[in-house]
Amino acid sequence: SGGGVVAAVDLGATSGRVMLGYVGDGMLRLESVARFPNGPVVGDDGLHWDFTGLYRHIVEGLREAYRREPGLSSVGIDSWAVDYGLVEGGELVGEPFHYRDERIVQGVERVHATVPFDELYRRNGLQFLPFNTVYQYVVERGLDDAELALLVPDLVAYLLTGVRAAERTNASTTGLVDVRTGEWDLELAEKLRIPASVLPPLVDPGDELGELRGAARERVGAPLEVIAVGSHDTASAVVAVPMTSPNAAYISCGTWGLVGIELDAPVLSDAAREANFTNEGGVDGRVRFLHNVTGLWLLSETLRAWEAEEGERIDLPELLDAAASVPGPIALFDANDPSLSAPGDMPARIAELLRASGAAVPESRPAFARTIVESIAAAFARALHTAAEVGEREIDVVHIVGGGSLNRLLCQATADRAGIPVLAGPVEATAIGNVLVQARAHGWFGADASLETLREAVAAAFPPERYDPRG
Ligand code: LFR
Repeated sequence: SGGGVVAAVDLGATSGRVMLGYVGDGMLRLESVARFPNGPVVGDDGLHWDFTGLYRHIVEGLREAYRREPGLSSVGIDSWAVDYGLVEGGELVGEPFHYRDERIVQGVERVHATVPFDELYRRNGLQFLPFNTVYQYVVERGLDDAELALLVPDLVAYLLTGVRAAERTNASTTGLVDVRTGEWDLELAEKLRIPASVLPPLVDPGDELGELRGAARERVGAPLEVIAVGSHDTASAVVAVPMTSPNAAYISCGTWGLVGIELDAPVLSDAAREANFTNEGGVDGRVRFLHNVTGLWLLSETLRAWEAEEGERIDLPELLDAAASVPGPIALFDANDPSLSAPGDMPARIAELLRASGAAVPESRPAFARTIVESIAAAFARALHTAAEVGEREIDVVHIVGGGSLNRLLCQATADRAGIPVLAGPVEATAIGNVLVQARAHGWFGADASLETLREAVAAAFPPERYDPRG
């Protein structure tokens, strides 16, 4: 018991943030300290992230966090998965590639030529996503010369503290971790000629990493301690899903909609592989049995195209309000179609899919937005159905957390199409999960608090909003 304040660094595909988390005596509260945009940057050799810019924002954000709360106990870092930076001589070499870069196509071919997908699935339990780190590594020219390859949150932690570590939940998304042992699959790495020397020691959420040093320590003004959290954003989000029943499913909905359930052991059956369900590593050794559905990416890319056309910002809540009153029938497209994964003129690509299936292309923007939201909801409903079937679970309620929980149209459409109630919120699940794992490491929930205890705290502090299925 007790309590205190920690900082959470949470990097998403469209924005990053530094938050303060206040924990103690039945209290759980977040305060935003810094927010900054993120997105793909087109370079000479493909799509990258502006990691250097993100890192600068993180350090400035931590400086501000410490200024506001000199009693700050620690900081935890999470981000999207699979992407990495290479380190030589203690420094980042170049900017990390973006997982939507197209060089991965060759990586997939090369890996599957050596290790067929069936075998890969038996070893790592991961759904096929063409950007899984293992596919990126085999086409990475700099890998042989690198001292280290670090996933984004591990890279931030390394630059802040000098500590080399790979946090396990995120490492599980590389495709190089053995799904049964939770250790690096060095045999697989060798088959694929990925040098084992670039893979740092694995650590678990809650482990202490080290204190800020050098320039970061000077700029922030304190030797703040970095604690490993569920550094895969989805792992942190799942910690903060206020599930109270084993029959609850979740959708962590931001750029992606991660649709699934939490299990104690992986499901590696043919059915799971064929349904393309993943067994990602969760906090406390739990398994995140889920499927990646293309989420708000479809909407944000559409908005970006329309805004470029108009030369001004489009108000999303206003657009969604108008979309809600568009009369049916609503045309649907497959939200998971691979043609929608790269950045660029999204409305045209969606229109193309609709035309190809013989559906009419909605003419107004509200009607177009409605088609997008309903198509995402339909894909969510399908994935929930599959999770229940393949995971052998009855699912009677689904929690939607993350940015998508604010989208009322999406929440209601998901309830309607899945035929089960939706419990929406919290919107900042990822940052909350990050904060809670640090808080537990400090003993503020009692040393052995279970995830269930942490989730009770979430439910009490952020009561979810309920959407019942209609008709
Ligand atoms: C969500 C997420 C997903 C992962 C995708 C790419 O932010 O982390 O879990 O599959 O981004 O890294």
